[in-house]
Amino acid sequence: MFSKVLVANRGEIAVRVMRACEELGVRTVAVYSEADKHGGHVRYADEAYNIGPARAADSYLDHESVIEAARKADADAIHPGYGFLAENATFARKVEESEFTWVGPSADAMERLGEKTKARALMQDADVPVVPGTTEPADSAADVKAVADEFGYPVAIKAEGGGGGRGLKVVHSEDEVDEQFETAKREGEAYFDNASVYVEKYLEAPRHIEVQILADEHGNVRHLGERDCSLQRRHQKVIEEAPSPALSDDLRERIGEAARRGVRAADYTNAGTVEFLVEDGEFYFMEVNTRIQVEHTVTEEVTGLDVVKWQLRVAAGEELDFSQDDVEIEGHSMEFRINAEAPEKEFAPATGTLTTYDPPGGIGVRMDDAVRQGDEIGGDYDSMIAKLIVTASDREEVLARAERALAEFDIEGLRTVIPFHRLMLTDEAFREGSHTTKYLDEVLDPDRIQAAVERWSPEAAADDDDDDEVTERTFTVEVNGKRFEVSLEERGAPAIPVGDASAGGSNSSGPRKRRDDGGNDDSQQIIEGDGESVTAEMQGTILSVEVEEGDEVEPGDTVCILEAMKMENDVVAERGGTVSQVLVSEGDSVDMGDVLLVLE
Ligand code: MV4
Repeated sequence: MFSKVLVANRGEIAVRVMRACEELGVRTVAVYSEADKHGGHVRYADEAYNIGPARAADSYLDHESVIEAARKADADAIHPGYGFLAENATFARKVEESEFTWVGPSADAMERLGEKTKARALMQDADVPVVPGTTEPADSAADVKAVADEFGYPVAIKAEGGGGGRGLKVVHSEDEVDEQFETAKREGEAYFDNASVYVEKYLEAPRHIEVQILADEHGNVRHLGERDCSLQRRHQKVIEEAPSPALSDDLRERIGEAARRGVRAADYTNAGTVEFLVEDGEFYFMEVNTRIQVEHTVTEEVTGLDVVKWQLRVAAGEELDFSQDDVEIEGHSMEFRINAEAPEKEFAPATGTLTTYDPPGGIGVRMDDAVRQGDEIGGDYDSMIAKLIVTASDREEVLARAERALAEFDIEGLRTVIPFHRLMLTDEAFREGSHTTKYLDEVLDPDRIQAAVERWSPEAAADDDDDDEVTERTFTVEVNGKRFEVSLEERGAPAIPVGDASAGGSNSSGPRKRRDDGGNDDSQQIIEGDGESVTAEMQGTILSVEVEEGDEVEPGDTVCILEAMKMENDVVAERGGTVSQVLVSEGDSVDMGDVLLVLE
C-alpha cells in the first residue's frame, strides 16, 4: 500500500478519499485554492499545499500545479475524486509517466471509453446491448434521416465528446433534422472541441440505471449491483438509490453481467460505472464513467464494500479478494444531495454563511460533508455542500427514515434544496418508484416546489416576498412548567433588532425592494443600483443566450444558461426592461461577477 496519497480535489469527496486513506494507514495531502484556505479538506489532511487562485482553471485543473504539490509532499499516488481532472485522460497519462501512481483506470482505457462511438462499438462487440443507431459518426443530415427511416422518430443526435446531458439534441420530425444536425455539430465544437456527432433512436421515458464496477490488474472484474438515478433535473441528479425499485431480479442480473463483460472488453481497471437506459424491460448501454461517482455511497451501504478503499488497493496492485457470488445486496439506501440552491428560483445557486449547521444522526444516517457551522459558502465551485445517505432494511423504511432525517437537518444562513427533498418524500410517483428521467423536467408541477419552500422554509419564502417584509422570530417560553414555542410575525420595517435573522443567504444578486420605507433617497439609489446589469453568480461557461438586443424581458425571465461544474443554471433577470447590450455568447467562459448583459 502507498504511504502517502495526494487528493486532487476539494469538499466532501476529498474528505471521503482521505477517510479511506486514514483507515488504510496512508498519510494524506490536500491541495487547495485561495478560496479554500479554510476548506474542510484542508482541515482534514495531514498536510496541504496552496495551488493557486479560486478560478478552477488556475488551481484544481492546473496539471503542473497538482503534480508539483505531489512532488513537494513526496506523495506516492494521486487520487482525483470526481469532477475536475478525474476524467481527463491527458492528465492521467502525465501522472502515469511521472513517479506517481494514478488512482484510476489507465489513460488508454479512459480514451477507449471517452469517445462515444468507440465505446458503443466496443460494447456491441462485447455483446452489450446499445441503443439502435450509428456506431460511426454521422457525416450529414442524410445519415440522421437514415436512422429515423429505420427506427422511426424521435431520434437523438449526440456529440461525440458529450456526456452527462451536454450535447444532446432530440429530433421529432424530418423537417427538424437539418437545423438540429447543424446545432449539434456547432455545440460539440464549442463545448468539447469536437464537432463529431452520432445518432440513436430516442427513448421517450427511460430510467437511468448504472452499475458499479471494480476491476483489478489481475483480470478480476466484479459488479456491485445497480443504482437508480432516474430522479434528475436538467441532467443533474437529485436523489439516487440502490437497489433500483424498477428492476426484476432477472433484469438486474443481466445488466450486471453485461456491465462486467463491457469493462472487461475495455481492459479496464479500478472503479467505474456503466450507465444504461432501461425502458419496457430492455436495457441499453449509454456511457462509462471512468471515476468514482458522487452516488457511490448508496452502493457501499447495500454491499458493505468500501469502494474508495478498493480504488486505492487496486491502484497499489492488490487483488480483489471476493468473488461475484460474495457480493450480496442487503437492504436499501438513498442519497440526498444537499445543494445550496433556491428550489423556487429554478434552483439558482445560493451563497452565504452557515450560521447554523446541525446535520441529522441516528440509525441508518450517514453524512458525507466537509463543512461546519460558521463556514462561508461562496460561488466558486459547485453547489453541493453535503450528502445525506439514508439506509434501512427496505425502501419503505428508508422513506420514513429520510423524512425523519431531513426534518432534523437544521441549516441557517444559506438556502438549500432540503424542502425539495421533503416534497419528493411526499410525492406519489417517487414513493411508488414509478418516476422516469422525464419526471422532474416534464411532469412535476412547479407550483408544488413553491409550496414546499413555503411549508418547509417559511423564513426564506417570506424573505423573498417583495410586497411585504415579514420578519418572523421564534421564542421559547415556559408557562407553568411547560415549554412553548411562540412565533412573532411583523410586517414592514422590523421594530425588533433582528440582526441577520433573515436566514436567506443571498441568491439574488440585485438589491431587495422595500415598500413603505418613506421612499427616501437611499432606497431609490438601491433600486437603481446594479439592477441594470445581469451578472454571473458563478464562474462557468455560457451554454446559450436566450435574448438579443432590443428584446423586452419580464422579471424572472431566463436570459441565458450558464454551465458550471456540469450544472446548467438559468440566469434570470431580476427586473424587467429592454436588453440594451449582450456581452456574452454561446461557449464563452465567464467569471463570477462578470456582466452578461445590460437592461434599460
Ligand atoms: C438518451 C435518452 C433517450 N434516448 N439517449 C441524457 C444524458 C446523456 N448522457 C444521455 N441522455 C439521454 N440519452 C437516447 N437514445 C435520454 C437521455 C436523457 C436522460 C438520460 C439519463 C438521465 C436523465 C435524462 C434526462 C433526459 C434525457
